[in-house]
Amino acid sequence: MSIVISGSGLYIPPHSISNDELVAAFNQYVSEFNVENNAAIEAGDIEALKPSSSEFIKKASGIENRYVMSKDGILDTKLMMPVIPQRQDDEVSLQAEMAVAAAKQAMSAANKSAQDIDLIIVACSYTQRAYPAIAIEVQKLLGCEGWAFDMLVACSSATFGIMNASNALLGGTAKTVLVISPEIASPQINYRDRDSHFIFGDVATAVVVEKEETVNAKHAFKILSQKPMTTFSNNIRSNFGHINQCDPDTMFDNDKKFVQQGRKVFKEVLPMVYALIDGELSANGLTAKDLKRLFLHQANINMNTFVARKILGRDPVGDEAPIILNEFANTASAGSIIAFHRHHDDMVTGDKAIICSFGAGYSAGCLVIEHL
Ligand code: CO8
Repeated sequence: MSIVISGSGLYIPPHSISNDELVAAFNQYVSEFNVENNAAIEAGDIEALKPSSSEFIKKASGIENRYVMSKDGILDTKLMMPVIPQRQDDEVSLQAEMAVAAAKQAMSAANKSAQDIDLIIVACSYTQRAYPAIAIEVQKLLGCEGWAFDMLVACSSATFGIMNASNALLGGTAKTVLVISPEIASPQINYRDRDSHFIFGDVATAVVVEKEETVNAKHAFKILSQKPMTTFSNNIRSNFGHINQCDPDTMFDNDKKFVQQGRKVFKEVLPMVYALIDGELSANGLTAKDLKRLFLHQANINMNTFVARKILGRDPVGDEAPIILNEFANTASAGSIIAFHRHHDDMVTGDKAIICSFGAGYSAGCLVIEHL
């Protein structure tokens, strides 16, 4: 039995923030901080904060812009966080709203109605609450039967979610699956941290996964193979969790937000990803020449260029390894799915590609796919 990805959807948040806007707010915060703490800085008790720059951000990461669900608070030096008022329990939650918007597009591309969907997996880096699962709320909003659950594996949530969908189809517990990745990264960013204030954006993606025999979509991609892998690392970490409130002294410390050793991540993740992709190609009797496209995780353009070069043995040309992080920034697990969503319309029968995630955990997931 073959499993296919038969539709995708993309929800783009209502606000965008350019590097220049973000840097202006950060630098204003830096000068306010340095003026306020002038005496302590002069006395050598604390270090003066250094300014950020758009040039650095573009060169070091390739990021030029990001979308967010709430903008003003991020740029307000007294707040430096998105302001997202809590909704009532009988209102649709923010994350479910984003998820439904992406899901409807994916269902439409796959020619599926709510009656066809019998499993919904919300796969992302954070859910906005523990329970009821966001996926079960989405199930109700879409009017689907069957079952639904949330799963979190940071940047590999979407690829691992597709693998879970595939396993459910093969195991007979589902007939058609929605895998949705509503990534609300902005609340987890420390917008006062020069090293990471620019990295993430919000977005939601969705894909429909089903058996080949039920497909009636224009573009459908058979999953030739799927390979997940994880290996523990503290180099990308957030200590945010429900136990935080049990230590009032530390509950709002910076380690509750996204923290990384970017250089180490760069060095350690790249060989892992290359070995994973290379191994998957070999296992399928394929070489890089057989690939029309590399849909890679979108964290850093230099990383993507490095992986693409290593796999292809040359620079990628055209949209062979599409980049979307310039517009979206790092959108955690949604990045490779946005690249797939935006760059598969010209693919035809027999065209092969990989979708590959990598990030916190460490975790990485590689899907080898072929257009039906
Ligand atoms: N402006 C100007 N200069 C800066 C800035 C800034 N904003 N930040 C740092 N610098 C300076 C540094 O001080 C340093 O100066 P010096 O050389 O004098 O010490 C210089 O620039 C170089 O700094 P770095 O070595 O840190 O810069 P890099 O070239 O390494 O670039 C990156 C930093 C872009 C962060 C890069 O290391 C990177 O992208 N690494 C890979 C990271 C990665 O892929 N991480 C994956 C994380 S994503 C993930 O797993 C999802 C997690 C779950 C979702 C979370 C949602 C919130």
